[in-house]
Formats: sequence, structure tokens, C-alpha cells
Amino acid sequence: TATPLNFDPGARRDRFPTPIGVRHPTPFSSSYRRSVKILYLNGPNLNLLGTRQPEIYGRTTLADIEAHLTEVAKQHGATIKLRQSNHEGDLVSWIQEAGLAGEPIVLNAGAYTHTSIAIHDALRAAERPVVEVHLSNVFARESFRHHSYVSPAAAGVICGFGANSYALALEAICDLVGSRG
Ligand code: CA2
Repeated sequence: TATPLNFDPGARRDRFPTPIGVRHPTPFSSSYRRSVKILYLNGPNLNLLGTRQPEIYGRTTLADIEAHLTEVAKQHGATIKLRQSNHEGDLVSWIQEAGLAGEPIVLNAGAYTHTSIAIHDALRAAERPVVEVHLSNVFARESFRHHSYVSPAAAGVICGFGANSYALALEAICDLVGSRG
């Protein structure tokens, strides 16, 4: 029977030689599973969360969200890194870094969701699992929020559940990358 071209069981072993007498973990053994790092990226104005417009975005701050996600991620055998920037280029650079590091991405690009071809291109180039999140239900708001440049490059979208959208996205991305603790 033919071996798939992309299947190379010796590849890890060659790069990380196993000392004699030590059983090397295989993709099928429990000790092989490394903790997945999930990158949470947040776009413009999301640093204001919890301090302005609570009727739309709630009273939870980004720091509160980060603390909660850190705890929940542990139960999934994952870790999270949360970043926020008001600058489009920062988000593009962080997406590129995630691509190189092999990190899955949860992205709330804020208003750039509706405008940024640069973020769309970066997500496509990164070739990583992406879950798009929004605090508000963008489809129940102005029509200019109904189009997303992120969605076509994402596995799925979660919106409208306030801060809980971020926790639901953690479930979704862990499911996508097979991290179950
Ligand atoms: O609902 C979301 O998560 C949004 O991504 C939030 C963006 C908006 O442009 C998107 O259409 C939907 C706006 C983020 C602004 O965040 C603020 C938070 C608190 C106070 C003021 C702004």
C-alpha cells in the first residue's frame, strides 16, 4: 500500500533524538500531546471594554476576559495569549507571527473586520485555524457591520454573546485543533 507523501513518522525523531532506553512519544501516545497556545487578537477600541458604552459592549474589561480565558484554557490543556492594538499593522504582524509559530487564532478585529483586506490576506497566508468573534450581534446592528473581511478566512463566527463570545470561541478552537486536555 502507498504511504501518503506528507506522512513522515521519523521526522520528529530525527530532529529530537531520543536517548537510548527512553520511549519516544508517538502521535498516538498520551505524552505526545503538547499544550496548544491560542492567540486572542483584539482590534481598535477594544482596550475601552468595560469602561465605555456598557449598554452595547458590557461591563467586563479585556483584562477580566483574559483572566477568565486563562483559567478555562487550563481545563482544555491549552494556554492563551491575548493582545490588543489600535493599529492595523500590529494585527497583521501578529497574525504573521502566529502563522510562523503554528498558533491558532481567535480574532475580534473590531471595526477592521469590515474594512481590512490586509488582515484578510494575512489570515489567508497564515494558514492557521481562525475563529472570528464579536461581542455584539453585528447582524442586528448597522448594515455596514454585516460584511466581514475576516469571515471568509475563518472556520466560523461567534457573535452577540458579550464577553461570553470569547469563551465560546475557546470551545470552538480547542475542538478544531483537537485539544481536550
Ligand atoms: O461587537 C464587536 O465585538 C465588534 O467587533 C466591536 C467593534 C465594532 O466596530 C464591530 O462592528 C463589532 C467596536 C469595538 C469598540 O469597542 C468599544 C468598547 C467599549 C467602548 C467603546 C468601544
